[in-house]
Amino acid sequence: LVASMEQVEETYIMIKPDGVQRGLVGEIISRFEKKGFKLTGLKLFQCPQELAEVHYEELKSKSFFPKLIGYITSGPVVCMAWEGVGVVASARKLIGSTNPLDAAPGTIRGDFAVQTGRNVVHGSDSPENGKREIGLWFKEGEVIQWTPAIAPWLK
Ligand code: FUP
Repeated sequence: LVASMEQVEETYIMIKPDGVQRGLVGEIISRFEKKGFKLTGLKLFQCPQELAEVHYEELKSKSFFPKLIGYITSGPVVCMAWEGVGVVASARKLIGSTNPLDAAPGTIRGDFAVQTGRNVVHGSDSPENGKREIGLWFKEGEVIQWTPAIAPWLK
């Protein structure tokens, strides 16, 4: 009851090039579906350098920034928008810690990754950034609001 009164949020989740190349796309999408969130946007996309730089602009001053941009643009990514109550923080829990060696087993990074620089998946860190990132990665009309026809399990 309490959760249902909370705000429905949206978050930007992205399977990074290593996740695509390792064949983890289905596995990762499945975890968000099974948790009970609603998929509202999905595409395979080759990220241009400029978009990668805007997406990670807060990290521009970091020494790893050029490597990070090189990694994200090294092959196609899967861009997703997910919606639900508490989806931003919950998705971060499903994903696990930034350094996969610190990520708990059962999380995506905990189960499938070893290096921070190859950590398989991205998730927005706040509802504000969720909206910002969905706006960056998707064009008008690519994010679709829908209501389940039968079961009311997805809000
Ligand atoms: P996260 O929100 O878990 O993706 O982590 P951050 O926003 O802090 O970092 C964004 C990305 O920068 C990480 F996914 C991987 C990369 N990164 C590095 O390559 N080296 C670091 O020391 C920290 C982050």
